[in-house]
Amino acid sequence: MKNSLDFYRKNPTPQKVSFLGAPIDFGKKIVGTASAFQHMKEHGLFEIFQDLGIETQDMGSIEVNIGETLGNVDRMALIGNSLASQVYQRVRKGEFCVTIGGDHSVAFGSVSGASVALSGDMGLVWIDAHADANTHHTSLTGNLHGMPAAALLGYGHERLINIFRGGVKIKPENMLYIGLKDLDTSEIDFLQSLGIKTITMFDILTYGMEPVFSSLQSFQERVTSFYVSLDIDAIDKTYAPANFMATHGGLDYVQMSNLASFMGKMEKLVGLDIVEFVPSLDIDNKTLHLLFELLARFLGTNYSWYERYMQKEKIENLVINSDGQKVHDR
Ligand SMILES: [Mn+2]
Repeated sequence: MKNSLDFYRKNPTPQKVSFLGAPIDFGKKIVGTASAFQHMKEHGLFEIFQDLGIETQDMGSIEVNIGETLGNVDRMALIGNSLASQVYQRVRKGEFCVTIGGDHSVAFGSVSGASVALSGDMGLVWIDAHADANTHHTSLTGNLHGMPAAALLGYGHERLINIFRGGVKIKPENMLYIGLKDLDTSEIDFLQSLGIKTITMFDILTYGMEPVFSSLQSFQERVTSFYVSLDIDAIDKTYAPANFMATHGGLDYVQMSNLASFMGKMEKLVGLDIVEFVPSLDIDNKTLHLLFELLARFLGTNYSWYERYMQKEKIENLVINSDGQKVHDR
């Protein structure tokens, strides 16, 4: 970067982006996040990204009504395998793959698929208020969506660790957490024992975004590629109310949107999850529009209020006349 102006250049990095729906929501007892991908499509997801010059592909949603007679862990393994193989194929072809959840148990499959496609030396940035680093031994609730990070690191139930391929998917030194604030003591012990890099909300309160950006820089130098798993509960309720765990005290709009832009300029980014969006809890489509904007930023471009405004002006052929008024150029 010559100076910070370069930060504002629009330059879609992945030319071809595949969107995959993963309406998994049996990880928790309450349902509601399964409709997220459909909801985003109905509100113009593909039109927006085509207009931004990105070649998009709708891969549809994976089948989740399978293995219903199985226990939760076995069923998760079954669905996780199927999601992983979809992501694996996209990433192998060099496509950028966006998986729309579903709850965070989506990551068992999506991250496994990407990691196997890239020979298991991939980095993972986990943006979340929670560490999701429980195992069936430490979990207080038994919720699978609180376990994917542990399993990807090689801890927990064998069936979950070995989704798609046997073995560790993410090495502890290749994991980076951003936005943690609601943690179980067992998770703190676990993360500390593995020496995993964490940037908590307390760090951000203390130092601002500097540790986030500098950690991402050194992270990028270390890993061969990396994947982002974004749980929208990392974002403050004011900006992303459509989430069962929405709280105040998360990342604010400026922090989250610039974090997405920053990562969207990192060439090693290969794929992304957006999870835990519950459309029925949204207020005036606030969360929906924020997610469109964040997606655009993660893809190296922009779809913020300013771009929409400029676009609208262009479409309506408005020009400023000599009196300084906006008129139609007809
Ligand atoms: Mn999560």
